[in-house]
Amino acid sequence: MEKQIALITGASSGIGYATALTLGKMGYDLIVVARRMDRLESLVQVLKTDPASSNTRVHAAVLDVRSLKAVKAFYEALPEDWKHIDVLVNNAGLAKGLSKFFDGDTDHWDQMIDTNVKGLLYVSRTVVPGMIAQGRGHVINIGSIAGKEVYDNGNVYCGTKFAVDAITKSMRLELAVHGLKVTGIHPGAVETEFSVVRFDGDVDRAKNVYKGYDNLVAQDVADAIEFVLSRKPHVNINDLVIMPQAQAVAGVIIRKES
Ligand code: NDP
Ligand code: 8X3
Repeated sequence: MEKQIALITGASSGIGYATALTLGKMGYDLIVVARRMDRLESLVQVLKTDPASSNTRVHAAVLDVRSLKAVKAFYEALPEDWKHIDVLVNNAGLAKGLSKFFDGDTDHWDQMIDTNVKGLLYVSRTVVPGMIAQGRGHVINIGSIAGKEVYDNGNVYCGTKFAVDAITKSMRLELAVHGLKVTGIHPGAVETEFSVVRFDGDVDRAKNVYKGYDNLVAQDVADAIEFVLSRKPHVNINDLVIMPQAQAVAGVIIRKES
């Protein structure tokens, strides 16, 4: 493969981290961003020590996608040869809390909307014009089953992921004419740091989310991204919903008795 550059947001953990390792093995040079630099540095070390990705060039940077100013400054500061981004994986995101909307914590709402919706837009608005100029590129937005179906107490998180689904469809509509591909990937329950973040560090509560069934793991989603990226040039995977077999719909999981 001709060397291509992939930018992955939220690469310090979970799906983003697994995607970075997978794309590194596929031969992409990587720009990895998140707020926790120590995590990104460990990722860089893992990429360098794995013979399958030891030739991968990696540019790691601290970035809070909620700040348009920071997103613009990050892009401006990229060395010229790193600005030709071929693949953008908009993965950074989070859920905060699980409650009825009328009991909701408005700070949680702001965090989810600012990260999952506005952050995705800020990064895309900054990077996509370069893709249009070079006449190629692939935007992969990580939505969720929560953006296809609502579940009890999911209200604002679901709302942000429905927005990601709509924005993904609009992007595809507006970017096809420029030769770009746009894909939405919508996983069900994946065991990452997602639930620990959702429950403000309550590890035991987070563990219960994944009890009694085989949840997805981050690599399952990274495998899907590998599939999407390895299609022939004329083939675009528009939309992928990936669920654990035991998760029938967003809020219904068949758990084995323990
Ligand atoms: P993790 O919590 O493990 O990873 C989330 C990543 O997002 C981290 O790298 C975190 O990095 C980054 N992030 C969060 N906020 C920001 C920010 N403001 N700026 C930059 N980076 C940020 O969870 P997952 O890997 O599970 O989540 C990844 C995506 O997948 C999210 O969009 C999530 O909504 C989605 N998803 C998750 C599912 C699940 O069940 N786990 C299912 C469906 C979708 P840092 O804290 O270092 O900034
Ligand atoms: C995460 C999936 O169903 O746990 O986006 O909200 S769910």
